[in-house]
Formats: sequence, structure tokens, C-alpha cells
Amino acid sequence: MKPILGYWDLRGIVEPIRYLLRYKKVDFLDKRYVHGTDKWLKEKFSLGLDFPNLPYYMENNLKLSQSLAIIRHLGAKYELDGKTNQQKLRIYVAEQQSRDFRMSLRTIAYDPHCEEKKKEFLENISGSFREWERFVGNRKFIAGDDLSYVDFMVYENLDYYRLFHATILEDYPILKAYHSRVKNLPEMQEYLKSPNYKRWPIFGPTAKFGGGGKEPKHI
Ligand SMILES: N[C@@H](CCC(=O)N[C@@H](CS)C(=O)NCC(=O)O)C(=O)O
Repeated sequence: MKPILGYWDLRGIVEPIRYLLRYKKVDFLDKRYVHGTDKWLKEKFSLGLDFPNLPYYMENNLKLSQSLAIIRHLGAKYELDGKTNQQKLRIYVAEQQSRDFRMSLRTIAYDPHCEEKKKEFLENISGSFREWERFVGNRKFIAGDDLSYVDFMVYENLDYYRLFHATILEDYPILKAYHSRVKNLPEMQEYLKSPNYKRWPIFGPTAKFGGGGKEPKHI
């Protein structure tokens, strides 16, 4: 049986996992549940997951939920989890930092006053961008010369911020180049140009930004 990756029909927290599987050309079922239907709730408690949730990943007898557990598993399985201790440490730090970085954007994206708060938010988040800029420095990827699973997470965050504010990466040339480098990996391009990739929406339907409606022109 093919591996199955289950999630909502949007990018959300699962897209970095989709990137990894597509990058490795894994033949898997990208199972998408549509918001507003009860398909997920009907299946949720009968899939044999310890902690039923979305995303989930199934491969032979392995049944996992929790997006970080899934991406760590796949990172190890496909040798995208750092080659040295030093690389692994950078991956661990970036993984957690990346979650925090995403949560900042998620919080404003779901805020009913998202638009009014946007300017102040962008001023406050600039410190995080500067930290990421220093962290990447002159490296090709987060861990160094070698691509790892965390690159798919960091790329996705930068892409969300770019969607939120079209010119945000212009002030951070290192991050802009890094974002392009990951995006232009031939395997990524193949996926991004394929009908399997759905670039919008990026958040759930209750988000004030990214939850649906018309996609931004600069997508
Ligand atoms: N910590 C979990 C969070 C999972 C989660 O909150 N999933 C949301 C979508 S992002 C959901 O709608 N889950 C389905 C449910 O609660 O039944 C993870 O990283 O996988």
C-alpha cells in the first residue's frame, strides 16, 4: 500500500511534508479533506492513530500524527536530517524557531483586526527576520551545504510572509536568495508546477488572511 498523508485541502502545517515527499519522488496518496464536510470527523477515530489529528501519515504498520514527528521521521528515512552533530543542532534550533516564526504570522492572520494591526506587526517582526538573516549567513541551506527537512519548513514560512506582505524579502537579501534557492530546486519546481500543488489557501477558512477568497496577485 502507498503511504498516505492526510490533511485539509490547503497548505497549512502539512505543506513542508508534501514538499519533502515530492522532493524525494515518493509515490504517496495526498489525501485531502474538505472543510465544511464531515468526512474527516467520520474517519478521525477509526484510523488507529494514538492521537487522532490532521495531519497524519501512514506507511505500512506505522501510523503517525503530529506534523513534527512526521517530518522528523521522513527526514531520517530519506537522509535529510543532517550529516554531522553540528548540522543536526542547527536543524533542531531552526525547526523550533521556525514553529515560533510561523505562529507569529498565524496569530495575526486569524486576528479579526488583522488589517489594522498589520503595520505594527511588520515593524515588530523585523527583528526575527534579521535573526534569520544572520542564522543563514553565507550558507546554502540551513544546515550548511546539505539540504535538510527543516529547509522545507523555513522556505514555507518565508513564502507565507511574502504572501502576507509582497515586498518583505526585499529588505533581507540573504533570505530572498535562500527562498529562491529552495524554490528553484528542480524537484521543487516540478512539484510547484504540477497539478498536485495547490498554492492557495494557506490557512484554515476562519483566517482573516490566507484562509480563502482571492489569492494575492503576487502569489
Ligand atoms: N500539533 C499538531 C497540531 C494539529 C492541528 O492543530 N491540526 C489542525 C489543522 S492545523 C486540525 O484541524 N486538526 C483536526 C482535528 O483537530 O480534528 C501538529 O503539529 O500536527
